[in-house]
Amino acid sequence: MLFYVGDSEIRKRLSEYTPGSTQNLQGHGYSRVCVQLFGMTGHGKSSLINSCLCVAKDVKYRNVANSSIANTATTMMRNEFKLNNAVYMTDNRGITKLTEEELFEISAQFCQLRTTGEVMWKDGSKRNNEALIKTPKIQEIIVPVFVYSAEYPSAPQTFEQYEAFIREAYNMTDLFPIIVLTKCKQINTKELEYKFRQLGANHVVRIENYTTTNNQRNPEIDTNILKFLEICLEEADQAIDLKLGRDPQQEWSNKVSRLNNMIKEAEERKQKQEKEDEKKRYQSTCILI
Ligand SMILES: Nc1nc2c(ncn2[C@@H]2O[C@H](COP(=O)(O)OP(=O)(O)O)[C@@H](O)[C@H]2O)c(=O)[nH]1
Ligand SMILES: [Mg+2]
Repeated sequence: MLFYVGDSEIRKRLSEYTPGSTQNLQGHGYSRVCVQLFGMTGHGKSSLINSCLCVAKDVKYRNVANSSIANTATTMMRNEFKLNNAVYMTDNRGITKLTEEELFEISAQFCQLRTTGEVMWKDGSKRNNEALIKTPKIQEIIVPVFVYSAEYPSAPQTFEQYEAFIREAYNMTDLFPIIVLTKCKQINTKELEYKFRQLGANHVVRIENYTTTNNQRNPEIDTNILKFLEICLEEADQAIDLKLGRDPQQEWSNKVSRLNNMIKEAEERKQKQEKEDEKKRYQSTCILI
């Protein structure tokens, strides 16, 4: 097979990993790590999952995560893919404009308030709230990952939107998202890397994904992917270390309260806006008369 000696060592560590094992943490109660991928549609989330699956298991590339299958405007399946008995990756619906609803949905997923399956984005906040699961998966550690295509133009104003996402990820998971820059083969990404670090990211990695048309394994891509997975597990263990001594049930309740406040505030803002619009309409009618 095509790998360096270093690769086989990392691959072995990945297959033997259990939560906490990179720092020898025991008795913490966490039994599962979920690497959650977020990012805009078309930036390479599904391809990253396909790449991770074939490289971690050292098998031929397969399009397991359905890369390039178009998403509809409002829903998509949120699927889980198993890397080993304790580590899963989820391929979430692509972000579009980071609206309030999207940020709410992202937060709900970050704190294990969603089951896998269909994800609705354009629901009213009330329905979103009702759909939250009642039993938290408090034994699970979430590692947030933001997938970003280096080919995408990064205008300052659009780029600033990602700050909200990064901040929310940190609030909900205790981790800054790992940034994965895809489609970067011939692109100098220094400036992009700098911008993401400015927003708080500790890890910005470049990965040229395997794709349906470029699926021949090569050592450089394999090594980059294995290093990325190793960072994910180190981050997971850092979160476990941070959470030691905290009450997971209490943490979960705090997150739910936070989400409920987000919903309430959004609803209040919406009502205020509606009143202002109504007032403006009334005033313009008076002027016409
Ligand atoms: N050249 C190149 N193409 C990529 C890369 N990652 C994804 N693609 C292509 O970009 C398109 C969208 O990828 P996909 O994984 O479906 O994006 P998703 O919507 O974020 O899941 C597909 O045609 C992929 O083959 C990459 O790193 N390099
Ligand atoms: Mg996809």
